[in-house]
Amino acid sequence: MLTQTQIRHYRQNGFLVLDRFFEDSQIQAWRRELAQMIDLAPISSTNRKNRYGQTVEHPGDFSFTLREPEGVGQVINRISNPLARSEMILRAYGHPKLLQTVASLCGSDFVPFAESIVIKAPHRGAAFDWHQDGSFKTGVQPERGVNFGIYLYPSTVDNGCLQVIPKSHQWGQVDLKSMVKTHGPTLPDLIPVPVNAGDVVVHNRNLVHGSFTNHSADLRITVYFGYHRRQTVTGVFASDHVDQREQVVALAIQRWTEFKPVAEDKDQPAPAAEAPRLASNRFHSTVRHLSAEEEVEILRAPPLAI
Ligand SMILES: O=C(O)CCC(=O)C(=O)O
Repeated sequence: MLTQTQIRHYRQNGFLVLDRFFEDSQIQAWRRELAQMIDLAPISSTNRKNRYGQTVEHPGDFSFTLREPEGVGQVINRISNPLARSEMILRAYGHPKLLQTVASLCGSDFVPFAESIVIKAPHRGAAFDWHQDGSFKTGVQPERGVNFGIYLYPSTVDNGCLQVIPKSHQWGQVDLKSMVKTHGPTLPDLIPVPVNAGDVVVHNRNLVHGSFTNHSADLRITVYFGYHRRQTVTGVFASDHVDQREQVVALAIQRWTEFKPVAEDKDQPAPAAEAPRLASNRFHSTVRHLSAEEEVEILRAPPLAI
């Protein structure tokens, strides 16, 4: 749950840093999972095989930077659909603290927008051009959506931390092309948002943001979970599609609640005693046992992209 002061800060500035949101043991588990996912990733955007010669399922989940330094090869910079790719991440998605925090910003009827993982490899991680998220299909709304960025490693100016223009979420749709033409790549009023491992940066999708290249020897990984208020997507997408995305939350809560750590998972919290308590426990009624095919369909429903 966020305090009124935190909510006010978020609304005024368009972003908020939540210090030490996840415990070290949880961050270690995320790191192990991501190390494995990256190790088993396809070699490049045009090769379905990984470095062990295995064919990778859904290779389109992996994006690579094409602006690689000469001779280095393509560098992985994003993994999409992480909830479909990892039981551990799906379970963490149902973390009560996370869901309660989302609900305190978006209301308890929030709907997941999309999930992805940004990876900035040492010395090569690519920049993200200045942008506002989404397509403004439904016009500019102050509460158009929220991104939660979970930091698995410290993020610094040197390793290409997130940079934002505070309060720019109040500017409507910004002509960033002309801003860059006028000011060059370092926009006026831009500030870096350096954070520690375990911190979460919450930002409004209308906020002007991006990041520079990773010039350092340090890896940066951020897991992004995005959410809308349900009313934002109602009437824009078919209600079946919105329902499908919403079911992801129910599925994650189920995984979180049912998880029984085994010996080697003892650093993962035992969650059963801490079942999620959202303002209106609406997700509880939607939890039922799904077939493997139904689960895949839900976990791979397209993002609610506006
Ligand atoms: O984490 C970053 O450096 C920026 C990522 C971003 O803005 C995005 O994925 O839209």
